Amino acid sequence: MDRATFACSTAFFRDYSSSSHTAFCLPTGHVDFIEKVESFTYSDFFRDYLIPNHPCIFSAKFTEGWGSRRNWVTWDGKPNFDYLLQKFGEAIVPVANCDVKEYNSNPKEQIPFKEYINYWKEHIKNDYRSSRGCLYLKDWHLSRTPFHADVFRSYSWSANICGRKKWLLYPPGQEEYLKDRHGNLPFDVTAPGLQDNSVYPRYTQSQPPVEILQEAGEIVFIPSGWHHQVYNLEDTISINHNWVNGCNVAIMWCFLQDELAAVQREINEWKDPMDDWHVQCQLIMKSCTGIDYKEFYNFLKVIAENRISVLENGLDDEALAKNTPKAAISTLGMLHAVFDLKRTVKVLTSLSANEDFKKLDLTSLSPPPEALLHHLKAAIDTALL
Ligand SMILES: O=C(O)CCC(=O)C(=O)O
Ligand SMILES: [Fe+2]
Repeated sequence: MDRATFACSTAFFRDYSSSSHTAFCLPTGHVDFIEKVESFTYSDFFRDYLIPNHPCIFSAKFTEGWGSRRNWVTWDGKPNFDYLLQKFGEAIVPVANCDVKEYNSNPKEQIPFKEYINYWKEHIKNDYRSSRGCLYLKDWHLSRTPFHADVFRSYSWSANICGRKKWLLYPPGQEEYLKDRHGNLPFDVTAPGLQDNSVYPRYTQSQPPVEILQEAGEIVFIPSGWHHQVYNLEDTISINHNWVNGCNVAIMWCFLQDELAAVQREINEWKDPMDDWHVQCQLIMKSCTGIDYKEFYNFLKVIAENRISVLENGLDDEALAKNTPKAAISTLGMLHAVFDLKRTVKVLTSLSANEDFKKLDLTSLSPPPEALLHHLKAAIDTALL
């Protein structure tokens, strides 16, 4: 990250409260297409997409040198089953059945990759039909991903190694218009049922989605909290990745507070009779969301300590060679580490002052929040000297 980007990002978060962050949406529904690799820097990405939380598409030139694009795909752009079998045949992979709906998702099973490849070949041979339904190998990750926003409201990128996808994207806040009378999001945002005013009373106020057609080799960037639904338009292999950094860690914290509030509403009537109601709320939150407040503290701690170690020790050759997270953050530059630390201080301060957090037994947290905060502030001050 360069100095100018650091300065404008710091100013952005100084001038706008994090709660108004979700209001930054696209005025026109247009999504930028980034064609050239040479003239586009990480600082450009940070300033124009991560900070304003806008989606974008990277051209296939960005993935040209990837081994997966060479080896996983045949000359005619189809999955190279022989290569994939030889490389990954014995791996156990999660497979979702897209023809069956279970709550707002699809049921998953674990099968050997070679079995999945056999299914896939059969499926193609039978004109994309199978008695086993439409199986989608996911999260190792012909078919569809139901309407959702990503885990913890993280960012994600998704690169098509081969094949094509259609994305329907809704900016943060739009999901409110897409909920039914009970506050539930639809499984399929294109289902005719959404037109039924008695079930989806606010649907008519929603904006049409931003639609993206993603071609082979292209990478789609999905910002924090953007709900989306995704279709594979042909046999597709994609690689995707979720991440949180200083730009969206406050969005994650807001999301966790909303999740806890939802749990608290749900079991509010037990508040008086139960001694450990707050602990139970955390437990339920963890089982629904995957994380509770104390784990979030540890999450912040790990990020912070990683950045501090980059600032304090610089980068040793060993870490660089091993391609560790420390190496990654160092590639992004010291100023990125400082930026992330400043945002972490902000969120950690809010977490430490949070009434629900303070009610928990925090004796197991090491170091205690005040000590960690102190350490972070000292590291930032030293780095900025
Ligand atoms: O490709 C898919 O089916 C889903 C990908 C997705 O939801 C994401 O990358 O955030
Ligand atoms: Fe997603």
